[in-house]
Amino acid sequence: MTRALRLLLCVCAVVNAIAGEDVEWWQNGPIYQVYPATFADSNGDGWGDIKGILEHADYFKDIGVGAVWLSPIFASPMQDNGYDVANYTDVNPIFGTKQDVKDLIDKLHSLGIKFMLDFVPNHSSDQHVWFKNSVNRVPGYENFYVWRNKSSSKMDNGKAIPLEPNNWRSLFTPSAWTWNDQRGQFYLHQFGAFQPDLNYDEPLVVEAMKNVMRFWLDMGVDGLRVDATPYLIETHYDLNQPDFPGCVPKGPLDYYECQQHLYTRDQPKLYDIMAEFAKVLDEYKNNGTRYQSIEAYAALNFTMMYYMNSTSPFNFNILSYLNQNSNASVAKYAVDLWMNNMPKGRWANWVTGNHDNARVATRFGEDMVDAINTMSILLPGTPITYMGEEIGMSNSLIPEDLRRDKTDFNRDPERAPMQWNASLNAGFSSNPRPYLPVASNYWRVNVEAEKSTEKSHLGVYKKLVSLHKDLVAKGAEDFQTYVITPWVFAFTRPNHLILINFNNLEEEFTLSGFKLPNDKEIPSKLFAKIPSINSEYSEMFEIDTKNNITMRPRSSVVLSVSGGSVVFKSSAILIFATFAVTFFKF
Ligand SMILES: [Ca+2]
Ligand SMILES: [Ca+2]
Repeated sequence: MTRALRLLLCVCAVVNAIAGEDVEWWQNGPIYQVYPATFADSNGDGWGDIKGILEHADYFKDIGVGAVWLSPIFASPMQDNGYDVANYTDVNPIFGTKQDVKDLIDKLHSLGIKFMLDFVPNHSSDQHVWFKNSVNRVPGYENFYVWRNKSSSKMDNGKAIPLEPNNWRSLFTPSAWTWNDQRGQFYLHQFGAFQPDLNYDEPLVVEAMKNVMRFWLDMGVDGLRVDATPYLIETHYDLNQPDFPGCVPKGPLDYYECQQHLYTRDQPKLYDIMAEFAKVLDEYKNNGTRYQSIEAYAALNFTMMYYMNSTSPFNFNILSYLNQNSNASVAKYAVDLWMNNMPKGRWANWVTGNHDNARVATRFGEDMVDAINTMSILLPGTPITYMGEEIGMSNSLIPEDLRRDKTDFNRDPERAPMQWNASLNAGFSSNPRPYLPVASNYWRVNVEAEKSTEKSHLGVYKKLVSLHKDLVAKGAEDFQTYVITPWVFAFTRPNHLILINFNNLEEEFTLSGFKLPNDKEIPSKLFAKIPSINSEYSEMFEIDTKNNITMRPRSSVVLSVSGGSVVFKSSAILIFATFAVTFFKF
């Protein structure tokens, strides 16, 4: 090796190392959400479990996952699928043991994958010993929950019925208050009556929850997904909340939607609590960065307030704004809304689905699976993948007698088992009655089938993740969004142009005169790098940008300025290396 070549390699290595250090694990992603009950059942009892997840650890590595996030696995009576926690530092035996969690963390870490747990701070189960102690006014627990006296009583058949302290409504029940005879007071629950809200005006609660965080962080957990944060704090218990004028509830869930939640959502103090949680994460930073993702379905100004060190709010814009009828303008609006309102220097993320929303193939149609994954993975920021979205799973039709979701929301269809192969229960469980029935398309939409096919959603996903990792250190450099036609949405990343056709018809358009960021001319040749499986373009197909371009309905394509040869990450490196070689006159 000549000294010149050695120097060139050395210069590039230094630059790459700096870029690598700048990218935190939670920026690199994807963060992959596992719904534990339906991912993999290791012991044949019909429920997915932690050992089952461990057995598939190599799958995460294979598809390029950066972090695995588990929905709740804690001790729970499972009235809200684990979002009713009866012991924050114990594991539900149906999922396994704390040792199983430790084994999973060790295995993932050995593969270079981070591990996140769900954290449910707003409410516990009414079966939690804290609540039982609070009902009994055990010293230290009197104020762990939000207790209020009755406002008055009404007589019913000669019996005095206590009336609620105010008119606040709950998401799961008509009133946010339930009477407890033993304590002789009402307790607050913004969700189910079995989910009493913890009282964050009580310093002992804040300290107890910080200790829950420390328990799991001590075990090696890298991050938390914090549940339902907008509901953390309530104020003005003496005031009623008004209804939106003219809002007429049609069903039991509409009662909540009709009320203006002036004192029960997005209260300023909750951001102080989140900052306290972030400080706990920072206690561990010398041993690797820890991180929290915030689940906040809130107005944009409230959502953006969650951005702080070690903390990002989930970006639900793709979920909230886009559907099968969306056009390019809506897509641009949804993307720009986040990017343009994010506080300076912060990092985006892109959620396309989760255990509370219909699957992408169901919301958009299966033809859009690759296009939506392309957006989530290649827009600047962290991709968030709900299990099965990488293979394009659809909602499962769940017969009424097999329902698991005990709330009025029917969220079972998107929680159906992961589809591993074409065998019984899609390879999820050997039990003839699994937790939920698999979707009927499992025989063709499954990991094994997609791995063995040249063109598959999984194949596209892996290529997208690989490109994401190549570009992640660039952040939002050279990023811009475009409406090419009313139906074709486009965005740019360094050396790449990404086209997505939202139309149910073929689109034809020209890129002639199209300006890249910084007013750069578009190159005369572009190469199809990652086409969706329904695209007419094969990989490395050369596109002449002077000619008209066509795109099949609901297809996407990632175009590169390079036909596959090595592209320097920055022309500055090349210039510096050339300069160095010249200057030192070897
Ligand atoms: Ca099991
Ligand atoms: Ca609360």
